[in-house]
Amino acid sequence: MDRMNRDNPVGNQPMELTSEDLLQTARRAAVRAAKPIMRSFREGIEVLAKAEGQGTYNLVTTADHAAEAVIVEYLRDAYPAHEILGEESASGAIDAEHLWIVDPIDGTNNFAHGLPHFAISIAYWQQGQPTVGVVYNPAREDWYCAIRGSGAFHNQRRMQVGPQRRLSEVLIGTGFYYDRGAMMRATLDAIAELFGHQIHGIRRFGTASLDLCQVAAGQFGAYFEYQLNPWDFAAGQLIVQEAGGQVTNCLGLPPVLGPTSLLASNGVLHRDVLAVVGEHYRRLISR
Ligand code: LIP
Repeated sequence: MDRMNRDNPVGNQPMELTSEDLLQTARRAAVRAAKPIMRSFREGIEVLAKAEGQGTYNLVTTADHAAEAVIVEYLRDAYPAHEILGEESASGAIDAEHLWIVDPIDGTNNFAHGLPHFAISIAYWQQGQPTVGVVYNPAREDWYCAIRGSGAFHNQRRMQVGPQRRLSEVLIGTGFYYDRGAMMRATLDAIAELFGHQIHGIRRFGTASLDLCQVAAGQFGAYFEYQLNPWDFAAGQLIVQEAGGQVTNCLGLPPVLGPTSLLASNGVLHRDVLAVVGEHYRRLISR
């Protein structure tokens, strides 16, 4: 049976969904979305105003909307009964049994400024558990994929978090939400304190899903942000976990599938990073 019959049999009960089927569906949707994204990246990017009150620096482009429309159409065709939560338009319920979480262009500001460091992030969560994650940078043909319980892969090569046991041995990734007030200052204070632990450096690459993949690949010892949206991390979280890493919010609790702080690490360093990052976060939220 071809994919559509198997996944969407007319009049029959849908066959059991395998995680591999779901992964391939996510990959096919990403390949289709890459077409309008890369056409715009090469021929000209049209930047639109984001929603009111989100600052002039929270950019969105026509390619974001076009790519999300392509992904949503493909997923709806493949799995009509599933729900979809997307950054630009789809508003699936986060407690749905079968939920796809989509960021059509994570790192939109990078994309809008012509930096080839952005990604299509597609995750499938089942009953509130991350099950499949795909993060694809079409500008570099870089695929990061994971299936729960089956490991994480970068272009078919198995990923493993780094072995470092000291802050003085690692780079740490971070980011700044669309806030230029207390949250930004708390992030800067945490960065300053981390430097006091002789870290090798801070990296702010502007794409949360790829930052998480850098942790999974052992390139970052840890990555934190004081606010992300679910579509920024839903796929990357699973990729870190399947590479042997740990992901919590900045209070050390499991992150909710909603706006949340996030800390990812190789596991060994989690407590040490949390001691710094968590303290500044607690001061921020107790203001
Ligand atoms: C971005 C994240 C980045 C974060 C930005 C923004 P977007 O997502 O990938 O890590 O620092 O504030 O949330 O908005 O480009 O999809």
